Amino acid sequence: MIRDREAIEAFLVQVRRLVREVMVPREAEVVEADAVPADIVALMRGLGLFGMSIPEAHGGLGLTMEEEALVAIELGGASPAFRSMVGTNNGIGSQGIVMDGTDAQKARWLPRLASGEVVGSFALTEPDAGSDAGSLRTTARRDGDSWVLDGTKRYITNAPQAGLFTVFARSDPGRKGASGVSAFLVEAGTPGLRLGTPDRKMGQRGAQTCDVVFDSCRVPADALLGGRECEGFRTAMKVLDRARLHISAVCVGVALRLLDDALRFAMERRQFGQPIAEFQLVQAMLADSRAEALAGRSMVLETARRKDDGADVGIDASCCKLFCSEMVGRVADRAVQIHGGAGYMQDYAVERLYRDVRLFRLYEGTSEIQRLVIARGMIRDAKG
Ligand code: COS
Repeated sequence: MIRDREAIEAFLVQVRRLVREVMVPREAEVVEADAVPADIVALMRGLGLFGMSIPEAHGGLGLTMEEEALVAIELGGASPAFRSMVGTNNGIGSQGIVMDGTDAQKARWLPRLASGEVVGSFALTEPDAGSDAGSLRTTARRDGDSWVLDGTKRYITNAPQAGLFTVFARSDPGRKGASGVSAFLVEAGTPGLRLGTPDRKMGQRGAQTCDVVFDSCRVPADALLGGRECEGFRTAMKVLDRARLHISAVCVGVALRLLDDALRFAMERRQFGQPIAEFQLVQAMLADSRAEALAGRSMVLETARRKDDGADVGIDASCCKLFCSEMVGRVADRAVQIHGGAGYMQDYAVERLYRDVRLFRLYEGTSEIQRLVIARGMIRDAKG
């Protein structure tokens, strides 16, 4: 239970120790196994990291958005696969239930998501519906006391581990676009739900994704999220607004890690008779990265605080996601550059992190979608 500044500071120290002493030394093992080791998952469960954003009444830590962002920055200090393991339970895999679930759905799922006993997953994207999420084709047909789901979801994070899927499907074929979409809570193991083989990705090994296929998958009527039809798209958008702030914080954390690695390397590596950190062109890369990471940190924490105060931060959450995901890409690029040839070798973490961070500009809304959300919101607000 986290109640005041002192308590959150103490919690951050615990997370930092887990990151530095346990996770970082075992990053290669995660890549090798394409999985987070079970003993580290247990340590994360022990700290309550699966339930940071879940209210205390449902067994979570009930952190504020600002507190959660501070933790996410710490977790960014290790390979992003570790954060991803707890990411869906704190974000897209649980927040639909937190925001719009019925009391019974909250009571049934949130305590188990908070403890990490169940991994939650968010099934929105499809082979032909990525950025245009409202055009999704998975259908949900009412049949007596059940719903029958048919369709394919793609690149679904943590699907291979998931015990629960929040699935977005078109329940009203008569309504076009986003307005005919409902959300359903579907348990893993439900007949008619099948998983594809894990995707082979550019980076972020250890954070698994795969297809989730629904073939006449029958779920009870009470699987409809919030018991309300055609509210699914709005739920997905609200969940993504929040998740984008969390991802922005992770980007800041990874940028700080990259900078740490680059600085240490630059101070040790000698060329032309002195450490390369003494050269002004290298210093410029370090300084630009430090300034950009600070800008990202400041905007994320400021936006998170305003969200905690009840402000509508949809536009600013997209500003954070846009800036921070692009920023960490630039920092990763400089970190490789500072390492020189060594930065291209798998012996150094920057080579792996360079590939890992590319995903941040793609998932939970591409940079292009963030720009669209920001500009559309500005125009909407100006019209009043
Ligand atoms: N919060 C609450 N409601 C929202 C919302 C938000 N942030 N954004 C949109 N909505 C609502 C709208 O108000 C609208 O409802 P009404 O019809 O009642 O007015 C409805 O949702 C549809 O909104 P809109 O018309 O803006 O939908 P579009 O089809 O134009 O799509 C984008 C909007 C492009 C922003 C959306 O499809 C999107 O975010 N795409 C990216 C998806 C994504 O991030 N995928 C990553 C997968 S998860 S890892």
